[in-house]
Amino acid sequence: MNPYRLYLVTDDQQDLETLKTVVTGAVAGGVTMVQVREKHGDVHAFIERAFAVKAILQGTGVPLIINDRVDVALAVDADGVHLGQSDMPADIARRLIGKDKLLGLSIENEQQLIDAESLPIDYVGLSAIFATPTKSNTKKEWGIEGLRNAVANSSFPIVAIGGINASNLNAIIDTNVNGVALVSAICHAPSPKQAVRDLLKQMG
Ligand code: TZP
Ligand code: MG
Repeated sequence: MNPYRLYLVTDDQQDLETLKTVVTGAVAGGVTMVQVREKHGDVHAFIERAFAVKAILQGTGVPLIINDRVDVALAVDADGVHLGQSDMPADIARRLIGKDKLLGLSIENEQQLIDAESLPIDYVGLSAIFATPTKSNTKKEWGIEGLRNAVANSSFPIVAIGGINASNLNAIIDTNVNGVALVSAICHAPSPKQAVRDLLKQMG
């Protein structure tokens, strides 16, 4: 099974109960990986939310990934961590988490994609494919052709993120990308479970 196929990234604006409802529905719908992303709370809340998601994922086979923070990933014994360019360097993170955990890295330009080839990572998050209200400080819009080139030129599995929804998913999938990561298309759907089912069906 390809764990990157349909990758839920949680919305840090949603409260704990909503977070749990969204993750429970998304997992029931068939999401293949879940990242807990926290941008405004303190580390105490981050750990609490990560444990809540971990409890939902227990026994499902869906990996739990922690955004940005290696310490939080270690604290909750997550399945992996996803780093940005200004987070802990990937080689140091790898040393701390060990060889068996998943390590993802956000890539925001072509040079970073080249530099990543020598890093001990498992996958690349190509950020951002399209501009999105969910993240205001994105540096580049790769677009469909940028994504297609990155997929062709990287030796790592690539996960596309940023502004992806049912209306542009066909073009995304057509690039042969390994997976898509979504916040609002799942977290803000009337039924996260149905949204995931529909997206998976669309992906064929
Ligand atoms: N990194 C790049 S874009 C983004 C992140 C976390 C947010 C994606 O959110 P949405 O709602 O799926 O556009
Ligand atoms: Mg980050």
